[in-house]
Amino acid sequence: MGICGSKTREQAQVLMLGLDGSGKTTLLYKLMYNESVVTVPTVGFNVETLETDRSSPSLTVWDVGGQKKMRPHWRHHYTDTAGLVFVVDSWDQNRLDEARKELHRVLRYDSLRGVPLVVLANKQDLAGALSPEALCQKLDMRRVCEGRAWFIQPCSATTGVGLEEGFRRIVYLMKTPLKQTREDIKVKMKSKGFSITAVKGIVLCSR
Ligand SMILES: Nc1nc2c(ncn2[C@@H]2O[C@H](COP(=O)(O)OP(=O)(O)OP(=O)(O)O)[C@@H](O)[C@H]2O)c(=O)[nH]1
Ligand SMILES: [Mg+2]
Repeated sequence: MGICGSKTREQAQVLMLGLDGSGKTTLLYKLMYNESVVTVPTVGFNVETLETDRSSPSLTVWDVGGQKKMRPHWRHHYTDTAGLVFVVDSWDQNRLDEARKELHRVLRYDSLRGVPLVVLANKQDLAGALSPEALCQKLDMRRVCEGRAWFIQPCSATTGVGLEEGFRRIVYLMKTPLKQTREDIKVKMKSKGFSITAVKGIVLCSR
């Protein structure tokens, strides 16, 4: 994302959730400072401001600890959340069911209704990491995200690949009405010459 220094910029709150160990804090500091930090499990939260280009609000990113004992605190951050980023460890298939349940629980909250969602499919640098398409199925995204703009972005907090794209995507989804994102998808589908229903999922989940 571009950097700019104005202090009068609009702010939008992005809430970053996910199981403990999924890589939230690592990716936040990689994105902010391009540094690989040694993390400890987050107790409470970290908050950082990500500057975007001038046409978008800057993002106040809340990285809230994901340990079981921390999860009851997640809901205290829901009010005023303009965009949700849910980080998944794509390599640890043993915890995918737990991740799915927590994601679905979060999405049921009224105060997050219609809030755009980007799932960061993290740890793609590890051999055996699930693809976004496989995660899309395992997390039952199409069903649970009905009426919500969403996207699955593959990334690695270790290498940095995909992080900027993920946050650019949440900005795009926050700025664009759902109907419009659907129109955009249709245009992309037409330009690829596929039928709409066949390609919808691929566009939403594509790299
Ligand atoms: N290989 C690999 N390891 C990663 C990646 N992202 C994070 N890790 C490692 O995963 C572990 C947990 O990362 P954290 O960033 O502390 O996870 P967290 O989601 O903030 O965890 P909580 O604060 O407990 O919620 C650390 O050992 C990181 O180095 C990644 O993309 N690839
Ligand atoms: Mg953390």
